[in-house]
Amino acid sequence: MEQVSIGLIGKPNSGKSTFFSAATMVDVAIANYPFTTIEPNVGVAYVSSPCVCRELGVRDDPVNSMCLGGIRYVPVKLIDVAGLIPGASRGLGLGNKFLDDLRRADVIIHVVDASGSTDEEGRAVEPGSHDPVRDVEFVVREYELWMRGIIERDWARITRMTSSREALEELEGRLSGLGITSRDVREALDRLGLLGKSPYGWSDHLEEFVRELRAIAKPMLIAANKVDVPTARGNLERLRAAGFEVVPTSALSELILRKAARQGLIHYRPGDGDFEVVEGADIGPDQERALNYIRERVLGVYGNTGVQQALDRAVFGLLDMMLVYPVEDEERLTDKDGHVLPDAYLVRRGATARDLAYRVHTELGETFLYAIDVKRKARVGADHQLHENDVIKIVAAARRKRCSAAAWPEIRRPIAGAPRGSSSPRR
Ligand SMILES: Nc1nc2c(ncn2[C@@H]2O[C@H](COP(=O)(O)OP(=O)(O)O)[C@@H](O)[C@H]2O)c(=O)[nH]1
Ligand SMILES: [Mg+2]
Repeated sequence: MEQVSIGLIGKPNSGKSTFFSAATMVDVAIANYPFTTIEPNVGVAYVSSPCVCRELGVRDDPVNSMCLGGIRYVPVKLIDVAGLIPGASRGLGLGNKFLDDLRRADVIIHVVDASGSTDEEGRAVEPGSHDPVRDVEFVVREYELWMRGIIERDWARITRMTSSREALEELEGRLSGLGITSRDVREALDRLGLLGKSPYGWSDHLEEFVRELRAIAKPMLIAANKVDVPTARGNLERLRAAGFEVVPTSALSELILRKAARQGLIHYRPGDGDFEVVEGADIGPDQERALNYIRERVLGVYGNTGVQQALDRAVFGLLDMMLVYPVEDEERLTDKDGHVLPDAYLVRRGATARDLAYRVHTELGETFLYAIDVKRKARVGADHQLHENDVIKIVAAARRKRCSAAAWPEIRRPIAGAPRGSSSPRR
C-alpha cells in the first residue's frame, strides 16, 4: 500500500462532497441536487493521532506531516465519487462509474443521511421519513453486485480447474486491479472453509465468497451524517445494529468550522470538541448564529463533528494501522537535515522493522541490516514487530555506488531492470 486511500461512497445528497470539502478544505461543487460530482475528486485529507513529541518532551519539526499542539496529522488520499442509487451496478444513475473510481480505495466511508430527509435517490423528503438503514443495505448490495460481476465472468472456468493453486492464481489475477491482495482472497476462502477444498467445491459459494471478500478487502465505516438534524438521533443505534461501525457526523458543521478557522475568526483544530472565538474577530450575525447552532446541536450533543473521527477510525480502526517515526539520528531524533521527528508513517499493526524500511525506500529495505528502537534503546532485527509511536532508526548497508548513466551507458540496463521498485509494506 503506497499512500492510504479512503473512498467516500453513498447516495446523492448524503453529504459526501461536503465531507470531502471539509476534510480537504478544497472547494468543490456542493449543491442540493443529484450528480453534482461527475468526476471523482481526489484530495488530501489527514488522519490524526497523539504525536510522540509529547511523550518524548521534544519540540518537533515535521516534514511529511504536521503537528498541531501535540496532535500529529498525516496525509491520506480521499476520493469523493458521484452518488450511487439502487440499480447502479446494472447501470442506473451514473452506473458503475463511481464504483470503478473506488477501485483503489483501501477503506470506504459510507456517508449516510442519518436524518432521513432524503429518499434512496437523494430527493428531499420529510425529515425522519426515510429509513437510512435501507441506504446501508442497498449500497452494500450494489457494491457486492459490482464485485460479483467482475468475478462471475470467469467463475465457471476457475471452479472447473483441477489445481486449486492455479485457480487461486487466476482469481487473484482478476482481483488485483481492485486493490485486492492474494491474502484477502485466501482469507475469504478460509472463512468459508473452502481454502483446502478443490475449486469445484467453491462453485456454489460465489455469493458468500463475494460477501466475505468485500468485508475483508474493502472494510466500510458509516458516517451517520446530518446529526445536527434532530431526527438523526434515533437512527444511530439502528444503523449500528446493521453490523457496521458508525460515527455520527455533521460534515456541514465541520466545513463551517474549518472555514471560520481559516478566516482567522475562531481557534479550531480538526477533531476538537469545541472552538474559541478569536478576540476582536469580526463575526457577522449569520456566522454567529451558525456557530452557536453547531455548538448546541453538534459539539454539545456528540462531542465533535465526527469528520476527523471518521477518518481516524477508518485508518487506525478498520485498517488497523498505527504511526511510527523513522529518524536518521537516534540521539537528536532528526533526519539528515536536522528536522526533529520529521516523518510519521502509517503502517499496519504487526509491521516489522524491515517493512518500515521498505516503506521508507525500497533500497533501504533491500540493504537493511538492523534497526534501533530509539525509545527502548535496543537494537532489533528485521522481523521485529513495531509498536505504535515507535521511533526507529534503520541501519542499512552502504549503498551501491551509482554510476552516471551517461558516462556508463552499459550499466544503465541492469539498474533499470533491478528488482521491481515498490514501497509497499508486505502485509
Ligand atoms: N443539515 C445538514 N446538512 C448537510 C450536512 N452535510 C451536508 N449537508 C447538506 O446536504 C446537501 C447535499 O450535500 P452534498 O455534500 O452536495 O452531498 P453529496 O451529493 O452526497 O455529495 C447540501 O445541501 C449540504 O449542505 C450536515 O451535516 N447537516
Ligand atoms: Mg457530491
